[in-house]
Amino acid sequence: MLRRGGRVSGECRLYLVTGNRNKLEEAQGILEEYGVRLEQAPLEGKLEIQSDSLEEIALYAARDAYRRLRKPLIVDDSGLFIEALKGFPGPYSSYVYKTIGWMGILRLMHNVHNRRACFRTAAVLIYPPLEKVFVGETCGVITREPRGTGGFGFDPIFVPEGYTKTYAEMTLEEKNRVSHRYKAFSKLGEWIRTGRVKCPGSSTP
Ligand code: ITT
Repeated sequence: MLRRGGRVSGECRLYLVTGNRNKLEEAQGILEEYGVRLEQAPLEGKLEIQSDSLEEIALYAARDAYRRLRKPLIVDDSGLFIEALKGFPGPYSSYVYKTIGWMGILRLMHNVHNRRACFRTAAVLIYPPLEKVFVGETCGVITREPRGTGGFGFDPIFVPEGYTKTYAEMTLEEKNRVSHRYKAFSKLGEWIRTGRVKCPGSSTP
């Protein structure tokens, strides 16, 4: 189960508080490597404060979820930050996706030359008494047309730097080698692997 060294003492089970099954699947694909098994905790009325900081939004949501669930858990808050739109939709990505979607973003950027954008993830782990935020960022460009059918959200319009495929044209494994979520969750997995939380499955340092 643990492929990067360290002693295994069982499986580390954590809740991922999300209504998004795709996110769960990606996060599970990343954390498998670290001996972590995720369970979805789709808490009704997940708290989403308004803030310019993904870290702050994720931390509030995670603390609120912990108050209700009382089990070790993770909250992932992600967003797409477009340079020419001064970081929009950023922390408002969820609302923007539900309202104008990626089609609306392409329309907003119709005559925009600068296509640079970054996806960011803030993943908060609450494992009392520990609370820890892990961030990941992957930059690239917004396409002029949607491409691909895989993934979710804004995947059809984002090509990461150094690649020609959009996230939606990649397999889950390919996206999980380059994505913002991969960067945040692999740091989280590493933290667990080195035994900084006493989760079964983490190694004894
Ligand atoms: P939960 O809050 O229930 O976890 P969500 O889908 O609302 O699910 P976020 O607030 O983190 O998740 O995401 C904000 C928006 O950004 C949302 O519309 C997602 O579809 C989109 N998004 C997040 N991660 C993405 C990714 O890896 N690729 C494409 N779009 C993504």
